[in-house]
Amino acid sequence: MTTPFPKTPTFMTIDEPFRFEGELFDLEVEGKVPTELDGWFFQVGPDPQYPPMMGDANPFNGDGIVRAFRIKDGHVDFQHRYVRTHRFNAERAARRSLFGHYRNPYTDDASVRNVPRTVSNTNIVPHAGKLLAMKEDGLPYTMDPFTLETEQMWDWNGNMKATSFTAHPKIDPATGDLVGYAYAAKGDCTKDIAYYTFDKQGKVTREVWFEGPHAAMIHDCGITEKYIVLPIIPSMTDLDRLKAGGIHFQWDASVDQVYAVLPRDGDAKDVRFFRAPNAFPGHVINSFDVDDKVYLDLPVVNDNVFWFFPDAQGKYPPPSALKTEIVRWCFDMNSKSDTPTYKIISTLAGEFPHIDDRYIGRPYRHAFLQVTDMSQPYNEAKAGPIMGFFFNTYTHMDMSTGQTKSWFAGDTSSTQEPVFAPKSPTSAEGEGYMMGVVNRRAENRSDLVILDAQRVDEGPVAVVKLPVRMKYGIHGNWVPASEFNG
Ligand code: V55
Ligand code: FE
Repeated sequence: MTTPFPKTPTFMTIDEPFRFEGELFDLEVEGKVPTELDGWFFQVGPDPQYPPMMGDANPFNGDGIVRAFRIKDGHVDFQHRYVRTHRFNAERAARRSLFGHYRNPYTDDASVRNVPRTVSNTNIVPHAGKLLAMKEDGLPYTMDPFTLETEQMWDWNGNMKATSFTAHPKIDPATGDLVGYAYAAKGDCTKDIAYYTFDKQGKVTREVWFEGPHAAMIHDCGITEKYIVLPIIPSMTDLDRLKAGGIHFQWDASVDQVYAVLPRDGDAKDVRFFRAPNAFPGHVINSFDVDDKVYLDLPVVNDNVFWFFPDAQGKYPPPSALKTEIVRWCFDMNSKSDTPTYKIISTLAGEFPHIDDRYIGRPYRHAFLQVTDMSQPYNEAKAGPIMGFFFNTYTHMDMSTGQTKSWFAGDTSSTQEPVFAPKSPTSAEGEGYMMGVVNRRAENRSDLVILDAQRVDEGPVAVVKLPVRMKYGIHGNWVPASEFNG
């Protein structure tokens, strides 16, 4: 590499590019890794291979790199590998970056005009015997769960007609079906949405196309036994702006939150759009239906969370102006009104939720989040300045009462998305472990921290030590060994 990375916030502190691939066999453990745990904790996040062609980039533009923690018999083995996307391979061959701004193909080098430009950096999900590395601007790539070798761009054997697919599909625990959607499904900035269901062998079993109210980001979804819910974020897209070299998403404070609700066995004519005042609907905690009422739980922030996708004036709120409510929306499918009712479950600044995956789409009680607790100390002198996403606490939330138990990671640490692993396939909901990667910012390295999910306030049962720093990852999942017969 003949040019250095820029010294801008996207490339600084814990997010300095790491770019290292490899493995660490049998990580050092403090405490005891529960022997009931047998599976993988997979995560993916951005780690740009080359300095950005445009001089700077937002944190979502980096090449996807996957981490695998294989946990078995109280031991943890670790692997770290890039997703070999078409883009990664093209840039490696050229020894420089060839793709321009985030989701703006009009800023790319002419040599890659027909090369898929997704970086597969957002989520990693088991499906049809493979791992899918996913980003919502393109199709997934399949990876071998044992070696993390990238296999191919995945279009479900030629059956995926949309130009992209969400990074947040949901797996129905009763059937193993993978349920999801594409937005901008006919290409950048289109209003088209395609809802898909695939069975656990990867066969398309449902495909429904419809138009959204406007062209905007749809980042996550909720499923229930009978419905799928798509929160449409007021981060708008516009093809003319892209052609002029502008940003992909622009916050619009005059636009409502819109929730599209569609029966999973329905058609385009059955889609209902519910509206709520302008705000930022975040990641879905869970969703379920009771009679004809569809409930959706998620954090809703009062203003634009993405400072790198500002409004038309280039403005975005400072972190101190952002207020979170963990909301339970109720969409009454029998009501003629397009206004949902709601209940506020909590006002903690929690995000990156996970639940006991065996309860996806069903009434449930236990949620696991990371929280930004600004009442806790932060030792900037030792840990460095906070840039980008910042969380410092792991929290178990009882969704029936809003009561929480929390563990603060310390004044020189920050947390990454936690996941939940059940103790056994038959244990009660929420009985198991919460785990996540914690950055030890003063030591420039990270730990995998494992907590008893019902007693997170008692602190870790195991701290699995990494001698290296993990960049801020995006999403991941706990995958029981049985998923891949491993
Ligand atoms: C998100 C993340 C992305 C992206 C679009 O968290 C939305 C939301 C990591 O990439 O491209
Ligand atoms: Fe996400």
